[in-house]
Amino acid sequence: MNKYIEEVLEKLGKENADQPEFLQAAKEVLESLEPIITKNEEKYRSQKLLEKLTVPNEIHMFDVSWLDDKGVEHVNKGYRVQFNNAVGVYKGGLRLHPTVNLSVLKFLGFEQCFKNALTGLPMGGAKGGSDFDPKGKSDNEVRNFCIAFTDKLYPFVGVGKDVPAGDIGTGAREIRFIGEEYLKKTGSLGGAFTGKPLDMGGSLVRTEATGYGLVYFTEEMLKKHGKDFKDKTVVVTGSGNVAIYAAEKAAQLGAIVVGCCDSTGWIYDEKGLDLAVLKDLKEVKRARLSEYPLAAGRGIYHEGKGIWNIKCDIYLPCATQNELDLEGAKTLVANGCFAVCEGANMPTTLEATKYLQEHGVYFAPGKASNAGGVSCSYLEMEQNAANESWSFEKTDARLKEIMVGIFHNLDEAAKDVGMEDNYVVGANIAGFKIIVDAMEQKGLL
Ligand code: NDP
Ligand code: 2IT
Repeated sequence: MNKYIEEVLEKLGKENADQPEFLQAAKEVLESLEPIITKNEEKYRSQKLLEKLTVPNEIHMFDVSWLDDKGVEHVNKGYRVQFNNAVGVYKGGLRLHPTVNLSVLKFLGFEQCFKNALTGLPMGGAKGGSDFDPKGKSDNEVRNFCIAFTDKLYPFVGVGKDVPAGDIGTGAREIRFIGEEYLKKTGSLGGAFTGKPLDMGGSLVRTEATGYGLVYFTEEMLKKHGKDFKDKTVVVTGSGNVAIYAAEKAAQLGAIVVGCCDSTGWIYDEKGLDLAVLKDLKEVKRARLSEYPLAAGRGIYHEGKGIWNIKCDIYLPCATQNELDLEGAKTLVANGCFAVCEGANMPTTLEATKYLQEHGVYFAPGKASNAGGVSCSYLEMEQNAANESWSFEKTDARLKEIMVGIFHNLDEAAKDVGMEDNYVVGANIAGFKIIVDAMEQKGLL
């Protein structure tokens, strides 16, 4: 291992000993930059480049106090981690989930810098959210939380500064509540948030964008290897926004999507998931996946984490970080899976990633393959700035073009350092170059 990288990782480890997710993300990125760091070690060392890349520019933390339907007060923690804005305005989602803490948001913000750079669009990286759990809360309670959260968040964000969007637990409903409060506080909304409902200036395709983008990226990667989605069996994990639209696009391309999950169990549906039923359950009724077999009249529900046991060609992990561990990866390989493309952020552990790559599985890292969401967010900002509303077809075509472009950028970057088909290395190096160029141009190095 390159000495400079080793020193920075060691220092990060000491300073962030209680932040395992952040350390994991930093280790993956820094280690894979070895070829390029070694080539320019002296310069980067004197610029303190890796130190600057791994410390967020600013972290905002605040308490969020809200009332439930019985009038009882609750207090949650709220955050916005503004990691790096050399490439463009801070951009990244808001996660509402009980597991949210500084480690999770720093890992997500760090990844977001590379992802956003990879899109080729002028966006820096940020992430925020709260340990508030929207699950099981009434609309009114979610609204109360979002208002209180926005009252603390609003001074830090806005057009030309920092543009938040959705993530786990934050969909169009939450962005509506947040956007309405932001408008009240500041007098204008415009493109201050993305993932807005259409009547508030949202973009067509934003709902579908991460899932569709994942499949466009995967399709391009498979094409390089002489393969496609037609008649392949696919499993998506999760059953939220990313999973549903990845399943939809894969099915449109001729795949049979035989499984999905939530945090309590998983579905196997040999004939292919009934997506109309799934959407109704998850998007309209906000129901649990266990209700799928009864609603669809087919499929089997299993409690627990066994989704990795489904034998299939392609896995698209779309739930959460570290859901796919080494044991799961071994099962996938033993069952003949040939591609794993991440829809979630860092869903595969470092050990599992290594195992998949060593066993010839085509592996696409989320920071590249799930960049469709943030790319479409940028298209939403463009439409807001120009006071336009593009058609579904136009927006979808732009999204596809961006995803195909991302694949080729990182494919080239991996080839350049003699590591063809290692898309982790390709993504990290391609993103790194763009961020470093921008930092140099802005006099930050
Ligand atoms: P949603 O909240 O819509 O859905 C999350 C899904 O993952 C739910 O089905 C949830 O199940 C499931 N899940 C959460 N934790 C676990 C767990 N420990 N084990 C199994 N399933 C779990 O979120 P999104 O679909 O928006 O986000 C999913 C992933 O994609 C995240 O990693 C996010 O960062 C990433 N992403 C999202 C983008 C977007 O535009 N939305 C863009 C790029 C990446 P349950 O209901 O039981 O909690
Ligand atoms: O992880 C992500 O890229 C997102 N949650 C979407 C971010 C965005 O700004 O659209």
